[in-house]
Amino acid sequence: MKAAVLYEPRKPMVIEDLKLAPPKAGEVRVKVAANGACHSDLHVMTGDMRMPLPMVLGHEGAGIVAEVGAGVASVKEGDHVVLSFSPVCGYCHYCTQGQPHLCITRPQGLGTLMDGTTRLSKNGSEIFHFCYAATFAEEAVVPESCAIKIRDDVPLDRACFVGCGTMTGIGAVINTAKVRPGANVAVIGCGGVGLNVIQGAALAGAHEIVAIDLLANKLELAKVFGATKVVNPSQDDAYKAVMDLTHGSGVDYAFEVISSPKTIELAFRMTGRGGTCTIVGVSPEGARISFNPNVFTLMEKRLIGSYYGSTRPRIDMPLLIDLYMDKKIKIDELVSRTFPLEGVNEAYDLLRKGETSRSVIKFF
Ligand code: COD
Ligand code: ZN
Ligand code: ZN
Repeated sequence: MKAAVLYEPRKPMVIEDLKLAPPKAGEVRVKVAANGACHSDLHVMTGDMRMPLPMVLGHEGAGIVAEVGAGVASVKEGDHVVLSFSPVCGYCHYCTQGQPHLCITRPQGLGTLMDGTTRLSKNGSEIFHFCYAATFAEEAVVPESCAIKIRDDVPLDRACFVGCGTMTGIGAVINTAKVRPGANVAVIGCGGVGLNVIQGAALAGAHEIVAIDLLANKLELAKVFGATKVVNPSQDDAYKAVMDLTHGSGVDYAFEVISSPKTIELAFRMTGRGGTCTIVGVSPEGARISFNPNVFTLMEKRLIGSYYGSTRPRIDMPLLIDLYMDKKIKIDELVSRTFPLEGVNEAYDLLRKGETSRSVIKFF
């Protein structure tokens, strides 16, 4: 089958034929229909996020089940699925207490499936899977818990975003930070994930939603997703803008959706007393942030992180699909361009230049 393989950071992915071994027990083979081009893959391409190579990237996929391994009970051939990139065991401490996104039973090594091996190879040499998904490929073998059955009337080139950007963004607001109606919110970084934080805040009934980004095109889109005010820090002081809007209080909830210590510190600074600052981005290795610890005590500010929108995949993903089908959340507006697999490098060039929010790589 055809796949895009990353052999070296800062080099284009190579489109070539790979062998995909059949699913083992507890695994599912999926014909990939579509795939979003998320920034996290770009972190691997640039070398900011270190992964074993060669690797097939892609972690924002949707498709149709083609084959199931022994013991698979939750999906069958022909089912439409969104691919979660975070396997869930169902019995560890975290799964049991309702936090399956923190499941502890994943293998220590990166780039394999649950048993520590890969199903992808070329001429007998193993190729690694990104995030249990590796969906820049015509087919993917994934753990059963990553194949989330969805209704079959939703277009798969829209459903794929629920596998990452839509879930990560809306989930950070609703599941992790639990934004309350009437709250004031600031969102730093209005890319594919940040726009979903913005629409999550609108969905939660936030009052002011301040969108902060360096690019005018992203800020325009931020308004479409529900921002009530936009600030470009290359023109205006974002901290001052937020303080003015909130009469000097700061926001109740701030979200950092870029992945840099500087913007994390800015987000925390604009969070008001008793407010919550949520980090969504994963910063490069070695990054450090620095705060005066007394603001935690004297101002009761909170600093928390959100991984994958604290998703409970089998509950949240079909729900987000229903909300999209009911026109209560936006996905179409996220998609700037559609490419075949051969266009995957161009899709990332455009993301790197800030020209797109999301491109979709569409197989069928
Ligand atoms: N100030 C304001 N805006 C900025 C700045 C800055 N200093 N620097 C960049 N931006 C803006 C860009 O203009 C762009 O609009 C936006 O930030 C980033 O958007 P995208 O579309 O490039 O990135 P996303 O939204 O796809 O991804 C953002 C993440 C934070 C999710 C990503 O970078 C990340 O950290 N991923 C790992 C975390 C994770 O949970 N991964 C799981 C799968 S996503
Ligand atoms: Zn992603
Ligand atoms: Zn678990």
